[in-house]
Amino acid sequence: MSEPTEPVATGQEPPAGQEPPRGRDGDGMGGNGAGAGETAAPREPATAPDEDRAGELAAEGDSTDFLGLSRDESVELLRLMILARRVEEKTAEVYQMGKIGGFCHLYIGQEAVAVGAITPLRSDDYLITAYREHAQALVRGITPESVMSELYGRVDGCSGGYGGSMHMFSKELNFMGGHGIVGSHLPLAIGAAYAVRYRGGDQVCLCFFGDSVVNIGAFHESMNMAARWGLPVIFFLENNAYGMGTDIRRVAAADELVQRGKAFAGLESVVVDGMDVLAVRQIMDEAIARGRNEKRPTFIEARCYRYMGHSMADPSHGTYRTREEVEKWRSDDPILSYRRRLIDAGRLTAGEYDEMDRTAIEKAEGAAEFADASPFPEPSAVYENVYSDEYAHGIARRDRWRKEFS
Ligand SMILES: Cc1ncc(C[n+]2csc(CCOP(=O)(O)OP(=O)(O)O)c2C)c(N)n1
Ligand SMILES: [Mg+2]
Repeated sequence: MSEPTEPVATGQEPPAGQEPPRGRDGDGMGGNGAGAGETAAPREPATAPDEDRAGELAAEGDSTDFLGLSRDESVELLRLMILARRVEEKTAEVYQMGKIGGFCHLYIGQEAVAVGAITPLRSDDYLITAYREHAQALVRGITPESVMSELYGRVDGCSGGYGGSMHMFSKELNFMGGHGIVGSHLPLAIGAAYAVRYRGGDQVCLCFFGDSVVNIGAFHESMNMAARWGLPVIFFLENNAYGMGTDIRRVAAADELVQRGKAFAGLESVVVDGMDVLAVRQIMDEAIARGRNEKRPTFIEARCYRYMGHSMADPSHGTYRTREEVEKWRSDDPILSYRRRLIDAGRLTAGEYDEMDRTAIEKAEGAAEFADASPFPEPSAVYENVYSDEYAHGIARRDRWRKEFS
């Protein structure tokens, strides 16, 4: 196999010939026909997914020289994207076999964002994210076995099986988690960045979130505080144009989401093509330098696309977005376009790519086997990690209740 295969189907394809529903006002926006956006015709913002912006944005940045990366470093970006893709394809497969419980949101299509944004971080920098975070966990260095075990709810998972798909953590890697409540983790990112400043450090905190967050109060409060206090935080908006089945254009009173950041003095606000791993990396290099050296925050809007539905329960198209729209973005697959670029530059051969892909598939298979063999936590583990084992000032723990149930 020379190219990534289509992700496995969710089995929820729309009936042949079914037209996607339109908003009641006939705006042709591809929304889900629900909510307040129906009364007024939403303006047509520049973030429309059906516009061919990806090419324009790529042309703006000059990342053709591979940003000074060595051959191996530039190939490593591709390896990580392929690993994330293959692990998630395996995830979809085992989910349908009933191996994984609960919600499961795949990242397929957005790999250039995680890889471009996380790889330039230092190991002592902080990373915090929303719930679509399997790829972020892998790129940060959590092993496929640990990610998959967490998905399976097993003891070898990075969160000990407590968290599942949406709540992956690694204290050792300063990976401050997977958060399920939309917008809830932005104030936590501010806390981490404030702690850096308070202690006189030079780390940055990278905070990923989706487009739904731009209408949440904590988004504005966090941006205001970061700009006013000069905190080394990077607000990284992954604008995949939809929050569940809601087209962002139906709900955001903004022509471009990046404008939200421009309202705050001191917050550098920029747009990047989220399908181009080098463009993302370049803009991150600048944001990291701004945070480390100048203690200034950055707001990045990356325009990207998820190829799968919102979660495993949602079809990729046919309800709130069309097959044509998905196909159009698929033709700009971040893995295939970067592969082409490396080959054209003489940095990679087709054979090396195939080998890398085979290895990623094997790792994904091996991770699923590992997770299947890992034990479930003991039932009594439900009482662990509820309260701290150590209280300050020698205060004794009142844990009689816990012993009774252990
Ligand atoms: C405060 C809150 N409201 C509603 C939800 C339900 N919900 C789960 S995911 C989601 C959409 C999030 O979309 P976006 O931020 O664009 O991220 P994406 O799924 O596109 O990665 C919503 C509304 C929630 N988790 N939290
Ligand atoms: Mg979204």
